[in-house]
Formats: sequence, structure tokens, C-alpha cells
Amino acid sequence: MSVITSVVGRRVWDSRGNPTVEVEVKLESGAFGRAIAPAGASRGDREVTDLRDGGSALRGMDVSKAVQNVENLIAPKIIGLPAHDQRGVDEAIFSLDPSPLKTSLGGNASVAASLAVLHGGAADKGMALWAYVADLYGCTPSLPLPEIQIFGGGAHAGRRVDIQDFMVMVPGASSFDEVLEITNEIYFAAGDIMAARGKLAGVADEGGWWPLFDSNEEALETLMAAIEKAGEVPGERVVISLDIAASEFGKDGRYRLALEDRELGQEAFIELLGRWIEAYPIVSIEDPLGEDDAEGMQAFTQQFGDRVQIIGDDFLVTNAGLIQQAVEAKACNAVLVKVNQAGSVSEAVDAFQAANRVGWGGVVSARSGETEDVSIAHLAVGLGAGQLKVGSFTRSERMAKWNECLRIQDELGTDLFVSGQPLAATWWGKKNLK
Ligand code: 2PG
Ligand code: MG
Repeated sequence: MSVITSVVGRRVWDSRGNPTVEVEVKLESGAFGRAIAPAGASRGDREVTDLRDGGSALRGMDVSKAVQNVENLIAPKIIGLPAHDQRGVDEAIFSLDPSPLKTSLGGNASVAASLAVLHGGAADKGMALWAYVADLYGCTPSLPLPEIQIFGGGAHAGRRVDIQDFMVMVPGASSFDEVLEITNEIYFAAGDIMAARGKLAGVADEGGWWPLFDSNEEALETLMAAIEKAGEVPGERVVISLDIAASEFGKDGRYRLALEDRELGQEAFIELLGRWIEAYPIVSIEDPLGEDDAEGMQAFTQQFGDRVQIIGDDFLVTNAGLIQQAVEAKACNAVLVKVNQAGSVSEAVDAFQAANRVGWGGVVSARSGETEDVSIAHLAVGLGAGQLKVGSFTRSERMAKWNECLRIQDELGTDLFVSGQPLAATWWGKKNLK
């Protein structure tokens, strides 16, 4: 039987050493599911609440209230429910806190519980999680194309550079394995170049190099040099993807580039990004404007939406309603899917499907605070999302996800890898790269 019989909450620790919420569920059949909530640093204002205790202990980051909510509120609410009714379970959890941002329940409590139930459901059917997800939502599974960070910046690297993620994608690879091989060469080439130039200061929160660059453009130049040093021609098999995370340094249409000590208005900032799109093989840009700058997002999409993938992260916070509005406004053409922004599996899948229905790209994403939990690798595959963003190419909370995809690749076979071919039909081919 698939009825939930026990729900246990526990405090565990994430990749930044902060407390986070783990939930374990058991079903009547003996099936078991476990999941851990991740945590963001550059959070969107409209994400569900990451409930922390506050106070001075553990720098205010403890999650004892969220763990109590799992044990005292969520457990009695969902024990007795059938685990395969994921939507019913998620609705029951959300009914405990009708506030839109789940301020008193905590999105960290709800997301860990929701994902644990998903795992329990898969175990009950004896299925891999990715296969269970594909089955539950009627999707065709595929291995996603990774977006892999080479340099960290913004909130993930002490704001050493303004832009948050300098990443590579390898749509020209023929397998997931090959993407990782090529990325390994680029990652270490970048480290060697930076060390030789005295620009290396360790690694940032997601495992990318912590850069001592003097401008944001120096990061782009160094990334180009690293791609070349790795024996690749930038713009051929390997392309560049950026997460500007502009909400971190933009407000009311003004963008303050601290590293370069200048402030740009919306138009000038869009122009700057446009120059980068011209000069470098950039095929994807996330949050190019601030989450409060819908007009800027619209203008940016109008100018560059036919050439690059424009992803809404803080701007859309994995919310189907906000995606719907952005579709109507023609702001963005792709969505980042973070289950913990939405607070439950069902809400996140609703967001993914709202984007998918109108032909937008979907990038399943990790947070900057992560753990050994690999649920998102399975979600990306099971939903057939096409792309997966996990951080860099070091540190086990990141590598665990890439490694999980390798295991899934063995089950699926490499032919389902979303390589340059299917993407060419959308954004990849439109760039007309050399
Ligand atoms: C993002 C994520 C992951 P954070 O902005 O896309 O890189 O960062 O989890 O800090 O919001
Ligand atoms: Mg982002």
C-alpha cells in the first residue's frame, strides 16, 4: 500500500555549513523516501520563505522551527494520505499556511516533505525517481544539457565581481560524459590561467573559481582564453552562459557595477549586455535585469530574444502565475526551475509546464547552498526539461548531481541526450555562431 505512515524531520547541514531541513517518509509498504531542502543566497523577493530561527545562535540560521513544523504540522496532515497523489499531498501541506510565501510554515519545511514523498512514491513502485517523475507527469525523459560554472561571482564570491555565474555549455558534445570531459579541461585551464596571472583566490560557493578580476569583462576574456587553452574554439562545440543575477546590484532600473565603480541606467545596462552578446559566444543569459524591472526584461527580450535564451530566475521564482504574466508581456523566453522557490513538487511542475506549453526553455536548477540530495538530477531527466544547472565542476554537492546523471545515462542510453540538434530548433541555432 502506498499510504504514508510516518514523517520525520531532522536538522542536517548544507554545503555552506548552514543548518537545513531533512525529511524522511515511510509508507505502509515499507517504502522509504528522503529529501533535503537546499538554500539560496541570491534569493528572489517572491520565493517562498526560507524559515530560519533568527537570534544569535548559528548566526540566526537555525531551522528548529521548520523542523518542528515538519513534525507537528506536516506529519499529522499527510500521514494516511496516498503517496502517489503528489498533488493531494502538496495541497494538504500548503493548506497549513495559506499565506502566499508560506511565511509561518517555511518553504524549506514544505519542499523537503514534498520531495521526500516523491521519493517514497518512486520507491513504492520500485522505480528510479526520474522514471517515476516521467510517469507521474506524462513526460518523455531525456538527459539534460548541463550549464556548468567556471567562475563564481556576485553573492557567491563576496561580490568580487558583479556578475554571478560565468558558465559554459557544450551543446556540441555527443554525450553527457563528453560534456563533463570538455568542462573538466576548461575548468582547469581557467584555473591555470588565473594562477599564472595572479587572479586566483580559491573557489566560490558553487565550486567555480573565486576571481580576482578587475572588470566583469576580464572574466569573459579569461573564459574565452580557457576555452581555447582546452583546445576548443569558443562558439563551436562550447558556448557561454551567464547568470547576471541583476537584482543583486540593480534597483529601480539603476545598475551599480561596484567592481568598475560605475552606475548604469536600464538602457545603458542593456546596451552593455548587448555588446557582450556581440563580442562573445553567449547563448543564454539569466536575470539580465532586476526582478523589479519588468520593463527592462521586456525591452531586453524584444532586442535579444531571437538570439539568446533569456531565463527568468529571481524574476519568475518558479511561479506559474508570474510565468503566465511574463509570457503575455513577452519578457524572457525560458524559466529556471527551483523546487524550493515554489515550495512543493506540484507547484514547481506547474511552473515548468506553464513555460513548456508556450515553447519556453526550462532549466532545472540547484541552489548555491546544496547537499548530497540529487533529486533535481532526476527531475531534470524525468520532466525532459532539456537543461540542468548545478554549479561548478568541483565539490561533492555539485558533482553528486553530475554523477547521478552519468548513472541515469547508463540506464537511458546516450541517444536521449539533448545535444545541439534539438536545441538548434530553439535558441542555439539562431545565434549564427562562427
Ligand atoms: C541562481 C542560484 C544558483 P542562489 O541565482 O541561479 O546559482 O543562486 O541559489 O544563491 O539563488
Ligand atoms: Mg539565478
